[in-house]
This record gives sequence, C-alpha cells and structure tokens, in this order.
Amino acid sequence: AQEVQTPKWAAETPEQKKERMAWWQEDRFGMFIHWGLYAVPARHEWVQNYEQIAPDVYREKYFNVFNPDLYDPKAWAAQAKAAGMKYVVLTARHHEGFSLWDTQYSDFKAPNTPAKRDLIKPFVEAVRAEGLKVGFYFSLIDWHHPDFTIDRVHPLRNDQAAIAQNSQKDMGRFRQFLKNQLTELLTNYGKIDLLFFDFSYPGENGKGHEDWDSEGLLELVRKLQPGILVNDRLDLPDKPWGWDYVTPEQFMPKAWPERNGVRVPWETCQTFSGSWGYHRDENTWKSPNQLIAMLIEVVSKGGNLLLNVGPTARGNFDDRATERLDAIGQWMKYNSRAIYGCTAAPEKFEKPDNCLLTYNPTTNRLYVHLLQWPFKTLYLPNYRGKVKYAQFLHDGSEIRYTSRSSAEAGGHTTVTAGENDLIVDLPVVKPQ
Ligand code: FUL
Repeated sequence: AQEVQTPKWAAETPEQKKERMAWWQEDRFGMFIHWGLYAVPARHEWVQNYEQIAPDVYREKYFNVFNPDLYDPKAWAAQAKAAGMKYVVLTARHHEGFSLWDTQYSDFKAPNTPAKRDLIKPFVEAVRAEGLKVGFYFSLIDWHHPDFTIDRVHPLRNDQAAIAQNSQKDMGRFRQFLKNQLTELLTNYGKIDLLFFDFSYPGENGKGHEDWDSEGLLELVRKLQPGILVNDRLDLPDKPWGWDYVTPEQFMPKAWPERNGVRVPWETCQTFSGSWGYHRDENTWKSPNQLIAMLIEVVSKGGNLLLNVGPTARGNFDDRATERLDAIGQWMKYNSRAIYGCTAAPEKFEKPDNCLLTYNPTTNRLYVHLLQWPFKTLYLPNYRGKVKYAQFLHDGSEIRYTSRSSAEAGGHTTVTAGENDLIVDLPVVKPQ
C-alpha cells in the first residue's frame, strides 16, 4: 500500500484524536434536524430534484411563503435534551441552496424571507443553553448556485438549454463560495463541535472530491475550529486524517464497521419516517419500540445514533415526532446508563437469545437488553464466574440467578443448561 502523507495542519497524535472525540464517544445519541424551504412543499427534502423543479421556479414558489412563526429553538433543544440526546446537528444549507443564516454570499437566505432573521444564531444559543453540543450539516451540493455544474443529480438534468450553459460555469468560484460560507459558520457562532458534510460524488469530469477541493475545505475547517469533528463525506477514504467517523445512512451495519481490519468510529443517521425533511403524507413512521431497539443495537455495535426530526414550515416539531421523542425520553430516564459511555461488550460475553448487550468499560457493567420478555428464565451462556451481581435498571432491584449445579441440587427436574451457563430468574410479569 502507498504511504499516505499527513499534511502538517492535520497532524495529531492518537491521544489527541482520542481526546478530541471523547465527548462524542461518550454521548452516543444526537438529534439531526433537516429544515429548509423544502418544509413548505412538505414532500421530501429532495422534492426539487425528484420533481425537476428549476431553481428560479422553486424560489418563486416557496421563498416568500417561508414564514416559521412557531420557530422556537429553545423548545427544539429542550425536546432533544428530554429525549436523552446530547448533540444537535442542523442543516445550515441543504442541496436546495437555501441558507438558514445571514450569509453575505447569497441572497437566497432566511433573513430575506418572511422569517426576516438569522435562524442559526438563536439555534446555537438554545442548544448551548441546554448543555448540548452543536453541529452543522453543510451541503457540498447547491442547486441554486449559478456556478454549480448541472450534473446528473441536478434538478435541471434534463434541460438541454441549461446544460448548454455548463461551459460558462466556474467551479472555482463555487469552491470559493463553499469556503466563504464555511468561514461564516465557523467564525460567527462560537465553538462548533461537529460538521456533517454532505456529500461528494464523481461530478461531470469524473473527479469527485477534487471538484469540491475536499482537502482545502478540511484544512480551513481544522484551522477555524481545531477541536471540531468531521464526518467522512468529503470523500477522502484513503486518508485517515480526512475524516473522524463513518456515516452509514438509514442502514444498520451487521457488526462494528472496519477499515483495513480496524474498527472505526461510526454513526448511523436515521429518520423517523421515510424522509429527512418534513413530509406531511409519508406514513412509514417507525414505532417508539423500534427506535429504542435501534439505539440499543447501534451502541451494542460501538456506534452512535443521529436521529432526525424534520420540523414543519411553521417551525415546530409535528406531533408524530414529538410522540416518539417523548417515548424515547421515558425509556432514557431509566436506561440511559446503558447508553452513555457504553460500547460493544467484550467477546467473553456471548449474546443471550433475543438480547442485545451494551457495556460500560469504565464501570465494568454489562447491560443485557431483553428484546422479548421470556417465560421466567433467561440463560446467560457461559457467564458463570463472570458476574458479581445482577439488577434491573428501572428500580435497581436484585435479580436472582443460579447455575446448573445449584439448580440441580435444588431439586429441579430437568436442567438442560450448560455447566457454565447462568440461569436467571425473571418475574413472570415484566415489571413496570
Ligand atoms: C443524504 C442527503 O442527500 C439527504 O437529503 C440527507 O441529508 C442525508 C442525511 O444525506 O445524502
């Protein structure tokens, strides 16, 4: 394999990197927020692409009716916190090109709509005030920008007249625009903890991340916010310094993801329904139990979960989202100890039937999550000698267990458990 040179600006020791990522490894659970003009049509944040709406038509239709009179970022932050989330990542600008803040580099921005103000500033303040970490999502794609090439992902991909203008576009100017906008976002709002770039792909010239100057962007970001975490969507896969964590999207990896045989930090981003942006008529909403099981499964594989809300055009979370956040919050109230600071269990702990395991290496506690409530008995395979005591999380009450030899001595009829299994006595009725 070719030796990859680390540029000076990216150099850090493994300890420094570990320290930089410590909060994120500990927190495990964050809120993603997709909010933009697409909340108005309410048909998916890719509506402009799917319906091939020209940028001027899109702007004409939705820009002047974007009036988020219910926008209350304090309520957003409070809801995230109550759900047990520890960081919040907001779409500063999505592919449509609409900026939520008062950028100098575009007039297609929230302050020029009936919203009449920078929507990022109060967001950052509210999230900070709740003691949560702040992240921005920033799109490398901009369907509104005049210099952005009309490629196969662009809403104008079938418009021959528009495509004919491609030769006059200047991706260099677009790259500068990205840098200018990032400079604003990473200078004017204090400390920013995380940046979620989205996304790089081979453009018309087949060059992919070179079109975006991914390395130049990363260098700028690291200079402006040395402590920040950056995801892998700048598309620098072969450069270990080019990303901090990988981002499987709407997808549950089978096991802890690896690169070159080494486990890497990872975060899956997931939606409540089938859309990131507010989608009024989309009905494939996951149940609260599915979402809680998802969170447990992610942590059981050493990852983070970034769970998305798409606020409405009026700026609030709709009831379907709120209901789910509340349910997760109820669960987290008693069980967050099995999430924060936790990771995959050491190999010596085998997964019992219908269970997931999370583990806190600092406290040396193993959390056994029962996805189904069995009849009276849970078998912990080969756990004999590895457990000091067992308790429920919801009330701290003792759970009794025994091993095969004592179960037999106790006169039970047919004990088929292995020599080294633990036989856990559960109440017939699931407590709570
Ligand atoms: C994708 C985007 O294209 C989606 O709209 C969404 O933002 C998701 C998190 O990333 O690549």
